[in-house]
Amino acid sequence: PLEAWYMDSSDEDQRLPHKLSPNQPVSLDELKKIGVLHWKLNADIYENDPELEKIRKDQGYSFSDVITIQKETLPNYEEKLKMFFEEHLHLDDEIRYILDGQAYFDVRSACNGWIRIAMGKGDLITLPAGIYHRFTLDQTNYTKAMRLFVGEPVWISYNRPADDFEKRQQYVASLQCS
Ligand code: KMT
Ligand code: NI
Repeated sequence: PLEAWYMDSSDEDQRLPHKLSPNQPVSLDELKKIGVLHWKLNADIYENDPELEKIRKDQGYSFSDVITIQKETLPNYEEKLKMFFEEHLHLDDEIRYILDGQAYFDVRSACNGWIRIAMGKGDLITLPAGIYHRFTLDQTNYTKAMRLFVGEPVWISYNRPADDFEKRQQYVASLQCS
């Protein structure tokens, strides 16, 4: 299953796990409550996978491309990784399917703590429009991911604070911090 946990607040290398001690795990159910959905698929057959096709059809994920995040192949690697790790939101869902390698997605909990989600090969995740989040490689420094989108893709990020958008306010209204 997917592993997720509340992060410590140390400023050390973002590629480290940053678990609390003792570890404070976050369940799929908790992720669901903040609008984060997960599927596990067989990434070896992503180019012809009926399960993936069904999800894409059901969810309306009409667009897809593939991004390989590693120093040797991604133009402006350092700059992009820096941007990905800035806390931001989008006005559409962010949908990512890890085809190879691994990486972390950090999302804000309902009470504004950081939850780190360890994504590996075969993990597909959707982050809802309006959620603050960020992305980092882990110490393996490599991941290959499919980016999915409903309709024509919009890659615009709004760094925090970005609380005036209606999409953000709708999302906040759906949360329950307790
Ligand atoms: C984003 O908007 O946070 C990203 O696109 C992260 C990198 S894609 C694996
Ligand atoms: Ni994003």
